[in-house]
Amino acid sequence: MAKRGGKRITAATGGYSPKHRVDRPFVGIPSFLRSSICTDLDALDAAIAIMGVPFDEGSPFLAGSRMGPRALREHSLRFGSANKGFYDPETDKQYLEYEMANGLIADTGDADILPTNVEKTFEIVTDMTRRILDRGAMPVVLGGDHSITYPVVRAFDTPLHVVHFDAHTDYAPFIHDLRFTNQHPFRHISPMKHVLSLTQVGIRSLREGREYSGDSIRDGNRVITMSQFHRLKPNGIAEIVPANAPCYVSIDVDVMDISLVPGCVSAEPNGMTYSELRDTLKAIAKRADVIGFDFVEVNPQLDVGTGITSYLGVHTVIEFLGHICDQPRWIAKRTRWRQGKKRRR
Ligand SMILES: [Mn+2]
Repeated sequence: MAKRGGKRITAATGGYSPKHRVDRPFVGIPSFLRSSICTDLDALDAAIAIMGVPFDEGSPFLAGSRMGPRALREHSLRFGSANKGFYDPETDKQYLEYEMANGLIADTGDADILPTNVEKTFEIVTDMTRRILDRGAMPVVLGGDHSITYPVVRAFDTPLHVVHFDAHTDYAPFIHDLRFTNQHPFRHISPMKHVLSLTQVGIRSLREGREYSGDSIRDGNRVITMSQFHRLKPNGIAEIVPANAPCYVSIDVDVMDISLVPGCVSAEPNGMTYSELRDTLKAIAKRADVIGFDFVEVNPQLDVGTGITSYLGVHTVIEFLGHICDQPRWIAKRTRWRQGKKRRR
């Protein structure tokens, strides 16, 4: 302990101890929530793996969501300080505290991107996701545009339900050999053998043709428009997935209303409020066994100076993760994970 004039210097007496860092959001290496960085996936020992996919070559209009993972990480530094998670005055609860304090969350960095070589880049994304799953961790994927959901979902080899939040179905027909844009991922995902069901929520764009939602419905998927969403409400959406069933969730930031997301090129009017999305994600976390999720389409290049779209985006990710980890089934999972950790050593 440092002494000045024979007096102990502590944080309480106005001194400084590096043990109790202030860690303002502009200080430090921007890993997700200041979690430890683990880019060697063979050595990954965490229950939750954050993974960035800075890819936006699937964007048909304005590119820039490749900068999304970095911006989302930066804005994550605004939440609490290391090892604390976040506190919600609404529920009077601290979330993610156990996960942060016990090293259950690791930031595995970004998938490598091979510009113009989409298929090889997607192989890299699939391989990275698979390796995270092989290490027993739940992938939390930061995009990137929505094309990246296809190589992520195909990495799972166990059956799962997919719930997709978006203004758009992203179910474009494969014409002119276009297959890998951000308008195509769910046409790939729908027929995958391990995908038990696909539910698309918040669909309202007037820029997709009839064949998008029409083909999705024909293929047996549920397409839920905004008025249907208002009728079903969060619990009604969650109940579409069987209780305790494994579920992958894909969230396009444009499921929220255009007024909330200036940093999203595909923003649409008549979208969800934050609380509508949050309550639906929370209901899904309670109802189903969420085994992975992604958050896509934040374009920091278009965002306003305060970065509110990146902030709203990472707010959604952190709050959803908090509710996933607040479930009894997660607490059982993390106990198994800790027992496995002893064996892995
Ligand atoms: Mn969209």
